[in-house]
Amino acid sequence: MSKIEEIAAAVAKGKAKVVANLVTEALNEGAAPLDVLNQGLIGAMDVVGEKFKNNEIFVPEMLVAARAMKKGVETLKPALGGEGGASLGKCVIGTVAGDLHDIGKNLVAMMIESTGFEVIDLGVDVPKEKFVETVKANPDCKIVGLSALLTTTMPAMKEAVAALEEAGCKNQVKIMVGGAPITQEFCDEIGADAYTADAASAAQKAKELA
Ligand code: B1M
Repeated sequence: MSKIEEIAAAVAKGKAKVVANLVTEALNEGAAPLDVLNQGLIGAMDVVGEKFKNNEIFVPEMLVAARAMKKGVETLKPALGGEGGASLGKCVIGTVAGDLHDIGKNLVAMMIESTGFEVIDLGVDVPKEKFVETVKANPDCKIVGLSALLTTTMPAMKEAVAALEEAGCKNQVKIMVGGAPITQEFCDEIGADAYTADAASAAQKAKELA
């Protein structure tokens, strides 16, 4: 088993400390940080999701896997690096109302931050009013990022975009959307400015839009 496969297996089993050690070892052995992220950490969560769908594991197992994944990302973060400097303006990001998934959103926030934005992370289950209020309180905010992982919270994403539009924020910011059930078609339908499928392309797109 390769080191990256070992990382994926440890995440799936929820072994946070082991994951942190394996990530450090993989980096020391010269593994590319993005391979560790995509094949090791994110790949494991796909396996976990599939097992959950097939009733092979349940919410508690998903939770421990999520914690292990977070530990891995924490360890990997310095290696992912970036330009830093926070000179591109602010980006407000959050997971929409009713949705508690934050691993993908955190990755997107981390990559956008490393591109040179100051990120205001509103967390999970964020009401649409909070996005509007935060944009208004931050005139140098250029990007709003909305994440949703559940098909049942896609309407909340639509409502957040509508609220930002109604409040006149769309003159100030570009709205980016993403998350497993989100598509370019849905992005167009709800009037958001950009859809991206993963954290790296979200960071790239944010830079283009700012
Ligand atoms: Co949940 N869950 N979950 N879960 N969970 C999914 C999403 C699910 C697909 C599992 C499955 O059935 N196969 C399913 C949704 C089905 C659906 O809606 N179609 C599901 C379900 C049903 C549920 C509950 C309802 C289960 C229950 O209670 N019965 C419940 C809902 C709770 C709620 O939110 N109200 C629930 C709970 C949980 C946990 C709390 C246990 C845990 C989350 C812990 C946490 O986030 N802190 C959890 C987990 C871990 C998952 C899976 C296994 C993994 C999600 C993840 O972190 N993936 C997931 C299955 C799966 O995704 N394969 C599943 C890794 C992460 C890096 O990917 O978040 O997709 P992702 O982010 C990617 C891209 O999507 C993109 O970039 C990221 C990095 O490349 N991206 C953006 C994300 N946001 C973006 C924003 C952008 C741009 C790109 O621009 C702004």
